[in-house]
Amino acid sequence: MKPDLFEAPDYYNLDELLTEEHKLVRDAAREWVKRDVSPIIEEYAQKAEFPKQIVQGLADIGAFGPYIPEEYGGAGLDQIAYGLIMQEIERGDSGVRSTASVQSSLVMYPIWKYGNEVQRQKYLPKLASGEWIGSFGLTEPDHGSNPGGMVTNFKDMGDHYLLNGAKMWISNAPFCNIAVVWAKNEEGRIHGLVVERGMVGFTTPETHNKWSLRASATGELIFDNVKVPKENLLPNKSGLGAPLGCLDSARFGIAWGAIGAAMDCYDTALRYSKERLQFGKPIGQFQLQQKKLAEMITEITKAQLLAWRLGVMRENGTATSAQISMAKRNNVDMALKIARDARQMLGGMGISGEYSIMRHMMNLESVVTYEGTHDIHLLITGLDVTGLNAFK
Ligand code: TGC
Ligand code: FAD
Repeated sequence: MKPDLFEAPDYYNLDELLTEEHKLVRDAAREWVKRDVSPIIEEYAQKAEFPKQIVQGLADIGAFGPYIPEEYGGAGLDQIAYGLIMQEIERGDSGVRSTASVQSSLVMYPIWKYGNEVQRQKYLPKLASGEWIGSFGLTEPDHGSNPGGMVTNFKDMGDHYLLNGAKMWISNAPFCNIAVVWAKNEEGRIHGLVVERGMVGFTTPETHNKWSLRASATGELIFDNVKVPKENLLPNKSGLGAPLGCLDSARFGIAWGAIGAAMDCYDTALRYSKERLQFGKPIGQFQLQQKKLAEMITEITKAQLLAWRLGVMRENGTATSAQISMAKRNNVDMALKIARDARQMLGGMGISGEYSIMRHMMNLESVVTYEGTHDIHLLITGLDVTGLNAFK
C-alpha cells in the first residue's frame, strides 16, 4: 500500500470551533492511525482478519469509552472529542471504527447507563483498557430493521435466567469476552443481559465471505439454554428504548466517522489528480474531474458542520434521536458517493489495494446498512416532520 500522506481538508476553518483539548485528542488519534493502522490495514482487509494487535492502541488513544467517566477507566471527554476520535479511526478503516463504536457506545454505554454500580466496576475498566472486548446483540436472523419483533428470550428459573435464541451480524462476536444481549422476558418485555464467554451453551461462530468490513470480525451469538446469573441483568432500563438509546450514541459516532472515510477518499483523489497526466495534462485540469473534487469538498464541509452542531447539541443534552438519524443518514450517504466518485477518478488504480478508496467504498456499504439502514433513517425523519408513523 502507498505511504499514508493524508492531509485533512478543513475548507471552512472548522478548527476554530474546536478547543485545544479537541485538537490534541484528534491529532493523537490521527498520528496513531498513520503509524499503526495505515501500514497494515490493507493486508488485514485482504485476508479478512481483524488486526488484534491494534486493540491496545485503540485503548491508548481513548477510543474505548471516550465519554465514559474516568472513575470507570473511560477518557472523560466530551461528545465532540468522541466524534473526532471516530472520524480519525474511520479515516483509517470503517471496520476498526466499528470495533471502537461497539465497545464504547453499544457495550460500555449500556453498562454505564443501565447497569448498577457493581456491574460498572466489574466490566467498564476492563473494557476501557482493551483487556476485554464486547459485542452487542440486537439483530436476529428474522428481525433486523424491526428489532422489537425479536424472539430471543429468557425465563426466570429462580436462582438464574435461562437464555435461548440467536443473534446475527454481530460485530466483534467471534472474539468477544462479553456480549450485551437484548432478549424478552416471559411477559415479552425487552431487557439487556451481560453474557460472558465460557457460559455453557453460548457460542459465537464467525460469518465468512463478506466483501465489506473485512478487517472487522462479524459473527453470530447463539444461546442454547444458557444459564445467566441474575446479577447480569442490566436493571435500570428496559423496553425497546433501551437498545435504541445505545444506538443514538453509536449513530452519532458514525456520523463523524463517515466524514473520516470521505476525507481520505477526497484527499487521495485530489493528490492523484495533480500527479496523473493524461493528454499531456494533470487530470485535475479537466473540468469533469474538478467538478467531482469541488462537489466532494462541498459535501464534506456540509457534513462537518452538521456533525459539529450535532455534537454541541448532544453535549448539552438537546439532540433528538431524529436529529441523530438525519446526520447518520446524510453523512454515510455523502461518504459512499464520494468513495464511488474518487474510485473513478483513479481509473484502474482505483480498484487496487495500493490505495484505500475501494476498501472504504466496500466498507461503507455496511455502514449505510447497519445502525439503521438508509431508508429506515429517512422514515425516522419522515415521522418526525409529519407526525405520521410509516412503521405502524
Ligand atoms: P417505536 O415504537 O418507535 O419505539 C419503541 C420505544 O423506543 C423509543 N425509541 C427510542 N429511544 C431511544 N432512542 C431512539 N433512537 C429511539 N427510537 C425509539 C420509543 O420512544 C419507544 O419508547 P416507549 O417508552 O414508548 O416504549 O419502535 P418501532 O418498533 O416502531 O421501531 C422504530 C425503528 C424502526 C425506528 C427502530 O426499531 C429502529 O431504529 N430500527 C433499526 C434497527 C437498528 O438500527 N439496528 C441496529 C443494530 S446494532 C448495529 O447495527 C451495530 S453495527 C455497529 C458497528 O459495527 O459499528
Ligand atoms: P432488513 O431489516 O431485512 O431490511 C432489508 C431491506 O428492507 C432494507 O433495505 C431496509 O431498509 C428495508 N426495509 C425494512 N423495513 C422497511 C420499512 N418499514 N420500510 C421501508 N423499507 C424497509 N446488529 C447488531 O445487533 N449488532 C452488531 O454489532 C451488528 N453489526 C453489524 C455488522 C455488519 C457488517 C452488518 C452488515 C450488520 C450488522 N448488524 C449488527 C446488523 C444491522 O444492524 C442490520 O443488518 C440492519 O439493521 C438491517 O437489518 P437486516 O439486515 O435484517 O435488513
